[in-house]
This record gives sequence, structure tokens and C-alpha cells, in this order.
Amino acid sequence: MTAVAQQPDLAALAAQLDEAAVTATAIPQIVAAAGVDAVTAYAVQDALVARRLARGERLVGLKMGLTSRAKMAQVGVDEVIWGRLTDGMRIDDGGAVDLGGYIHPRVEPEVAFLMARSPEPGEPVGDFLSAVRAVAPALELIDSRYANFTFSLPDVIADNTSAAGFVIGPWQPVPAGLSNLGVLLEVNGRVVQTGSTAAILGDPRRALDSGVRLAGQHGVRLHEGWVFLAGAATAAVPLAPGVHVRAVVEKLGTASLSAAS
Ligand code: OOG
Ligand code: MG
Repeated sequence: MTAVAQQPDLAALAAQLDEAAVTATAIPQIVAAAGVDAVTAYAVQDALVARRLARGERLVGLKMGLTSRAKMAQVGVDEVIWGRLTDGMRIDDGGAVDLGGYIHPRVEPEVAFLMARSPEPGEPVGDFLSAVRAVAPALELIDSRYANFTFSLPDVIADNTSAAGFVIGPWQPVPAGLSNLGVLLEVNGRVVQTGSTAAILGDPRRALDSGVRLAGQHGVRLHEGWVFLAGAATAAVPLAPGVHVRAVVEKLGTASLSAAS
């Protein structure tokens, strides 16, 4: 009898990841184990996000992952990745999150762009600024659906790059330079991570360039009014009950959230 190669069931993988998120229950790494590579993992991500959309959520942006060495080192994956943001992930600036809805949430400081239009893939980086309406300090809440927050590249791509929530601080006019602004992450008023926007591919605008190109390879584009998260400049920290977390980005301001105990 000859063995017939089994095609991985991408919809079933997406359903398991969705169930893990909805029930806040970690699962084993199932995606690479099913023979899915990093390119095909984006189809799992697509199916996963489609389940959120079917529940009434709306796409509101894109996010980058692993655009800094600090992040790559923390999770042991060294490829730039991208994921999707929905309105259901949005947390008001200064708002409180109920930790019961997450598995092992972490929080990290981000820089957010508000898109004025849809940039063309391949458009020169310099022209991207005309596609950006505003910039803001932000926080991302990540919550890998995998046990021990441990994953391979295909696994984290399929899991929508651990996206779980985001906070956008007050939008600011795009400053002349974004490439070397100090970034702090504070927990209960104490600085726990320090970095610079230079850690984000040298300049957060390069993250926008990569995002437009990489998402474009999958036929996904940014749209007018969408948010774009450039990727964390520092490692993420666990979000524990009762803590207040604040991202401070030089010249841009702050974004914060609290974890209800
Ligand atoms: C993957 C998502 C990474 C970032 O900003 O680098 C990310 C993870 O760390 O779980 O969002
Ligand atoms: Mg992030």
C-alpha cells in the first residue's frame, strides 16, 4: 500500500486556534506539526480572522511582529511577520482589561500609524509618509494561544502573530524624524523596559514598508483610516492582575491600560 500525503486541513487548524482564544485555553503547537509552512500559515491566519469577522468584528488594521532584535530574542523566532487587527481587539486608552479573557497575556510598547490612504506595494519608502495621517504611542497586548508562549514561525503566523488587544494613545502629527525616539515601558510607574524606535528595523517607517510588501504578497492592503502597529521596540512583559502599564514614546506621548484583578 502506498502512503498518500495528507493535505493539512487549514480550516480545522484555524478552528482550534479560535477555540483556544475564545475559551482562553492554551493548545499545543499544531501548525508546523501538520506540515504547514510559513507561507501557507498566512492562509490559516486568514481563516482564523475570518471567524472573528463572522462574529461581527471588523478589520481595522495590520500589525507587524518581530521587527526588533529584542522581540526576536525573546521568542526565538527571527523573521518579520504580520497580522490583522480587528475592532474587537481595541482597548480604550487608560482602559481596564479583564485578565480572565486571556491565557498568559503580555504587553509591549508600540508605535502606531493612522493611514490616510492605501500605500501601493513597491512605492518608495519616502512616499509612505504621505500615506500616513498621524502617529501615536501605543500598547499591544499579545497572548499566544500556545502553551508556554512557545512557537515556531508557522505556528505564530497562523495564530495571527499572538494579537489579542491594542491601545492607541492620542494621535499626533507625523514628526520630522521617527528613527531615534526613546521608548519606555512602565509597570505601576516603574520603568521595566527601555528602548528606541531605532530598534524597529532602524526606523518604524521601514516596518510600514515591510508590512505593505509582505501583506501585499498575500493580496492584503492597508486602507484609509486603518491602524498600523510597527512592532515592539522592547521585549514584552507579563500583564499581572492589578497592574497599570504605560508606554512612553519620546515626542509622541503615552498610552496606558490597567489589568483588573
Ligand atoms: C509574536 C508577536 C510579536 C511584536 O511586536 O514584535 C509582536 C509574539 O511575540 O508573541 O507583536
Ligand atoms: Mg507587537
